[in-house]
Amino acid sequence: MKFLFITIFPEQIEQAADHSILKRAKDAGLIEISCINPRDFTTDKHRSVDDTPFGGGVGMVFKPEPLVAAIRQAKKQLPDAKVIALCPGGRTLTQSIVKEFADARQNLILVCGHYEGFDERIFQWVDEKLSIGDYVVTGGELPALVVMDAISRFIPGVLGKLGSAEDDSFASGLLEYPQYTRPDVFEGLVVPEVLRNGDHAKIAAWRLKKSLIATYKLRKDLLTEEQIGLIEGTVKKKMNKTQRLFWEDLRKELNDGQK
Ligand code: 4GO
Repeated sequence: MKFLFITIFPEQIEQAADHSILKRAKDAGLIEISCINPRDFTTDKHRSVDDTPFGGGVGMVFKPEPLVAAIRQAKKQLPDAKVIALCPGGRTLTQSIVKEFADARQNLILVCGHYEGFDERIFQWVDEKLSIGDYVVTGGELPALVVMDAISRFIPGVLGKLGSAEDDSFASGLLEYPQYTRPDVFEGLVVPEVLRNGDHAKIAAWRLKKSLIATYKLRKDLLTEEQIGLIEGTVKKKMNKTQRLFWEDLRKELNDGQK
């Protein structure tokens, strides 16, 4: 998959992608990263890419000419790519959007802004605005890198033997369960017995229970009505003894935690 960044700080992109898993993915040819600098499309002697806002106000605005020239150049290089601008006002990135881009092998042109934002007319050359969350950062580079990193994890071979993005926490739609490694006891803190006795069905049930409790406590919005009903004990469903015990046990643990 190809990621083309439109940025006045190409070194920031190159450096960030020069470590660990992204570096290996790049070296293996699984992802290709390139940059186009809008400053190279300026015509004045100061090579300026920003200007004061019409109507007044603090800060500067990204000028349309060099940015649109850079997008045009990018589209020549990657005609099938989708042009994404990183903005706090965009659609919030989720794991399902990430997976859609990855499954579609969608090449991306990632437009990184600076200053107080873009001249609005730039969006005529943009397919979609994306946001990585409800906060503002100084430039679009870090958000664009987050988008690339999250997508890359879904490209077969990128995570290698280390694991699969398909079975990490958000794939289930729930928050992650607690993980432990050696030693069994660290500073008096003991690894739960169930994880050490090798009963895989029991371990799976324990992890699901922990994920459901964490999600219920912190991100109830991620749960279905039915899951909430089962957790709260208000939904009555036909179930076998094992299932009944699972939900009873979960409720007990949840109530103990609130004492
Ligand atoms: C994107 C860009 C936050 C996001 C940004 C975000 N801040 N939440 N800042 O994805 C134009 C000036 C936008 C700096 C940029």
